[in-house]
Amino acid sequence: MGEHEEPVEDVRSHRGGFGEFGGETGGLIERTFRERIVTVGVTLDGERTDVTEAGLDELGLLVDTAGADVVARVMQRRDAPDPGTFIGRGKADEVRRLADEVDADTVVFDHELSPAQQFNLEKIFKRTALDRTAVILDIFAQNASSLEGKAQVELAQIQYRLPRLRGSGGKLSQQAGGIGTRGPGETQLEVDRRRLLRRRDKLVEQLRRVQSTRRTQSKRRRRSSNNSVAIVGYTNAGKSTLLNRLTDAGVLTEDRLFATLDATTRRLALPGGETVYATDTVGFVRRLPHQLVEAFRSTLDVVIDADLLVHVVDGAGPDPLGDIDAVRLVLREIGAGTVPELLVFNKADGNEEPARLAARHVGAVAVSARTGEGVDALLLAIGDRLRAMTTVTELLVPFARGDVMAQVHREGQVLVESATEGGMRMRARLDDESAARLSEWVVEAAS
Ligand SMILES: Nc1nc2c(ncn2[C@@H]2O[C@H](COP(=O)(O)OP(=O)(O)OP(=O)(O)O)[C@@H](O)[C@H]2O)c(=O)[nH]1
Ligand SMILES: [Mg+2]
Repeated sequence: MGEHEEPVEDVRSHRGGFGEFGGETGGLIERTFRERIVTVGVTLDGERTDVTEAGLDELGLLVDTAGADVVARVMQRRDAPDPGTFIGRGKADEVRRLADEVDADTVVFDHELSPAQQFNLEKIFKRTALDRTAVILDIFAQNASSLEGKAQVELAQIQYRLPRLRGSGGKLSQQAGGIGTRGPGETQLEVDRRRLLRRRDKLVEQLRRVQSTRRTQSKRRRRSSNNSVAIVGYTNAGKSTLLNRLTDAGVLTEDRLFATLDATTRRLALPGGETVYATDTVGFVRRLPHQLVEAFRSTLDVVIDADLLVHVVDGAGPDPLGDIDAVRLVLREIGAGTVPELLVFNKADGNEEPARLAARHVGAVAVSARTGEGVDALLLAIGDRLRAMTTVTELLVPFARGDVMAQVHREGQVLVESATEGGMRMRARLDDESAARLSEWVVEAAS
């Protein structure tokens, strides 16, 4: 990956080819054309063809985002994947003929291929065979801009690449193994593998350090006892647009999949007077590669630690409910399945569907992050949900302790305040941690 500062279009022409990996594990190939792609979708036993078709539609979007064009699409129905070629020898020959006919450069499968299947298919096709995972990794590599983001993507690429070293021959070999890198009796493959493993360990260590810094920051935030809200959702749902609308975050928003890879946190004042931290996060997708989920764990910590998830759904999209399921699946995978969630159906400008969906989901709201419509109601809902997690507490604070009164105001929501002989009597909503910190002044905890 180059250190280019030009707009995306310019950068892309300098990048490695489609499916080529950047970073130190791959090289740069001058690329000025758009690759021609045949996509393949398989409906396995118990699956539905319309789901396969929807998957291929989305794969087409992913391919386009990665900078290539789908020129043909193949569908197949079979009971189970063929262990050697996924689609079977006969179908593979058919795909080869089609790829010749439409002059395709690459065949992309909507299913994850095993390293052996990928290797065998490339022999039959006489061209590159990739899977959905490789395409998503390619997009992430193009969109990574921060050091951390780049490290995370490169780590995911290495994890994807390691078991596939056998098939990937040429390019990597030419780059690795200069004089002195090879041990006695070592093959080029062993040198490559060793080099990747070393790089992997270095990246893991680097990310571990970033993570511990982040832990310290988030601990500090927690000590300040403002609640934290994570904005999560399917890619392109409008998460960054919403954070920009709520705060002046200035996060890049684009009609592009995975525009955001880095988490951005901003303070947000709620109508009730409380301040919360709101964080924009990386988008999810159906069958998000496990290598990416693993590599992005440190970024996703903010989601696990959040008090509330604001789950943004493209309410005007082709399959909002399917998107919700896909996002919840990833949330469970990263260990955030039990964090309370507020559903937000976005893109309600000029479309009735988000409002209809919101009406059918208890506690959900419809908004347009673009126009701001519904955003006031969203802020109220966020405040309500957070308050519902707190307890009403009675405190008696001596008049001399203005600092404690200020602390109660800062950490909680003061409902009633009255001067009595013994001091200021305060009734406030506090979460458990604040109540514990202020226990010296607590008179009674009601609910
Ligand atoms: N019509 C309409 N479009 C919207 C709205 N909110 C966002 N968009 C558009 O949807 C696209 C994606 O918006 P982003 O905010 O980048 O989406 P995201 O969820 O952050 O996407 P990733 O970071 O790529 O996962 C952009 O083209 C936005 O302009 C909305 O309320 N209405
Ligand atoms: Mg975004």
